[in-house]
Amino acid sequence: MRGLIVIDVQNDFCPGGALAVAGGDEIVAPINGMMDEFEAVILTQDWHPATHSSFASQHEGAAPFSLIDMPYGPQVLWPDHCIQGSPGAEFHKDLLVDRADLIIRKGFRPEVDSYSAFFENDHTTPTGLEGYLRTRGISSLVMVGLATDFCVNFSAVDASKLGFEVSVRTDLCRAIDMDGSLAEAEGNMRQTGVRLL
Ligand code: VGL
Ligand code: ZN
Repeated sequence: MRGLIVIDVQNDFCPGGALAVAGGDEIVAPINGMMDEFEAVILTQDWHPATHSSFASQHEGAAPFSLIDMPYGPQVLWPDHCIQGSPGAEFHKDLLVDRADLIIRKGFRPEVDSYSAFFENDHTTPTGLEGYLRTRGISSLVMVGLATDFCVNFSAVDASKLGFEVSVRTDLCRAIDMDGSLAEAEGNMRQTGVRLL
């Protein structure tokens, strides 16, 4: 069975949002249009407390998009985004949210970020998505959404390592692309056996 995983199609990642990804809104209509081809549709939602440790605002003198060392490894510091209950954390208004079987929220623990839909950035704390997919018998995944080089990349790589068959529709993703992060992400995904379409 095939599942469509729609990563973080939220207002803050669309033009006008706090961490806007260029063209982020262009992918909404085509994503809606493909939902009926899948046995399961799963949405992820970046969902941070206002004091989240990935926010530059929580680190004295730190600039957004700079890097710091966290106990679990290097972490990019972001502008405040996708704060729980805020308009920026809502899905894009045109996304067919009612069509989703499951909405999985991530990044809600203040001390650790979670790019991947499967594990937090410590690479060990699970979100529960693996169990959901396995118990439903879904072994093949197509991923779309925002942003290609962060949450889509980490989700696709983790899924592939867990043994799922994974394709990423790169035409239905958009990237932040800081310091060559898109090229690096594409290399990572290919190396882990993710098919880039
Ligand atoms: C994302 C940065 C911070 C993403 C989420 O959805 O790719 N990127 N939080
Ligand atoms: Zn985030």
